[in-house]
Amino acid sequence: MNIIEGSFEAKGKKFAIVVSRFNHFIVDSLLEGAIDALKRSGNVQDSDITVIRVPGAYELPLVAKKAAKTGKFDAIIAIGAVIRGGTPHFDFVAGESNKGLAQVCLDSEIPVSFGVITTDSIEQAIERAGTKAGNKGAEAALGALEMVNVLAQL
Ligand code: INI
Repeated sequence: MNIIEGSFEAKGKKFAIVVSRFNHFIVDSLLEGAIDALKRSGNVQDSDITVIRVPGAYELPLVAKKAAKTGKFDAIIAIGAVIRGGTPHFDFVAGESNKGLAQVCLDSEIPVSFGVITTDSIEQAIERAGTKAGNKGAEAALGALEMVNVLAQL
């Protein structure tokens, strides 16, 4: 039986973190979690991490696509926070962000990790940004590390 599975070690691999500014109070903690996970779990050096800032989650797919096309990165981590308001705006921003990032991942054949939290309230967002529900930025980074290792074996 052959089992292919990834570890987290990724020394020398290059990562782009595409991060939105919208809801930066939350997003900054997700970014911090992602960088910490890359460094402590993946053994990734600061110099191998590129952070690219965009206005909002809606803009993440285009910049992720551009980053993928450079051929400079082994994985891309997309980070943002879409918090529901009183209008349908949330659904459009969250939906397009999610759909676009999934498309970039499949088209580029580079792992694009989904660190965009989508919540009904600010409280839920805080819970997922380094408090009682963990840090979804760190989880996204771990996903990217594992995927880089899985793909290297295929
Ligand atoms: N962008 C977010 O990242 N999160 C949100 O919660 C959000 N809401 O609710 O409006 C949001 N909107 C901005 C959007 O991503 C674009 O930047 C904007 O529409 C310009 O294209």
